[in-house]
Amino acid sequence: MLGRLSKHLRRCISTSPCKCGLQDGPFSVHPDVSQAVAEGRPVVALESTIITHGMPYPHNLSTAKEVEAIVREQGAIPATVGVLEGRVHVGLSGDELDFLSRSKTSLKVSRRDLPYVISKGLSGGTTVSGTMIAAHKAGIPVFVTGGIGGVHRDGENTLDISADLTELGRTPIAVVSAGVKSILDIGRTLEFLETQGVCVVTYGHSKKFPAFFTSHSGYCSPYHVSNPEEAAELIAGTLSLGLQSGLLLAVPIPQEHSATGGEIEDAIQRALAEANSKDIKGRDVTPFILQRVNELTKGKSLQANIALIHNNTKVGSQIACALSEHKQ
Ligand code: PSU
Ligand code: MN
Repeated sequence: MLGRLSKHLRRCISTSPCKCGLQDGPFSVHPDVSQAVAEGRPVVALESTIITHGMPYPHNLSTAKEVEAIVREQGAIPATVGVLEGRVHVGLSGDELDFLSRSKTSLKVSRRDLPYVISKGLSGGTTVSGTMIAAHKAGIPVFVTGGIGGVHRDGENTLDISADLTELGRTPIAVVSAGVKSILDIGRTLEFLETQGVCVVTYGHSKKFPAFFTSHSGYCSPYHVSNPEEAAELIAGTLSLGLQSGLLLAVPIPQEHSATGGEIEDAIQRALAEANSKDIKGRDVTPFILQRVNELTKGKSLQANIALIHNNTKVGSQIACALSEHKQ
């Protein structure tokens, strides 16, 4: 124990103060990211559970790289967040992305997992909640993902409610996602977000709240914004209020990719029934269902997933750029 502790302390001391960007205890911010933040240039945070648990290899790696390339094309700096040997990295190198995408032992790291993973020097992909914590520490206000966690179906009995929702209630970050998957109870998810004080806004010309694979869940957001500038003003307003709560910007999947929605819905129903009969619980539920839905749709859900992440990334990067202009 002492040996491990002193090794850990040595590592912290030797990397702080930083030569290569901001270092803050267990956090390590890539110099490109810390420099851009310091200069007020646009940065987009990205999660890594999607790499470690959300998609199979090699699609996870290619998607992670494509997403970073889209952020750059739009004029922003990507900051993929992940945990490597007990340090929370904000901004990963190509080798580090490669490691996480191949690793079979990486954990799914949400807020509650961080203390253990850090103390044991483990590695993992950060969920939306884990990523929000690190991005906020690094001073990044915009974070793009595919879909966030939510209240699971039957959540009123199991209390299986994603830590993403409480994180949105306590961390002032704008999360750009394609809404909430219909594997979840979308109505209760929106109710819970309201209770948490999270401003939920659809990005587009209507308030229709998207359901990841489809552009309309049957529920509406209380508000909508139509362009990056309007979204940036909303984020700036949230930050100026000093609220500790975040924002959820829900971007509908582009029409041309949502065509398989009906087929995916059937697969979701089957995967949910299987998860139930196999007694899959807790943090394993979401990865199990994502994998089964992909198998049952013969890869179509994965293709839709990748397309919507590309789209979210483009939109989120444009918002980050508009926010950076707004602040200048
Ligand atoms: N939804 C997806 N793909 C994902 C996730 C959710 O379509 O990869 C991941 C995200 O990292 C999210 C996490 O934060 O799952 C939520 O897990 P849980 O439901 O166990 O809180
Ligand atoms: Mn859960």
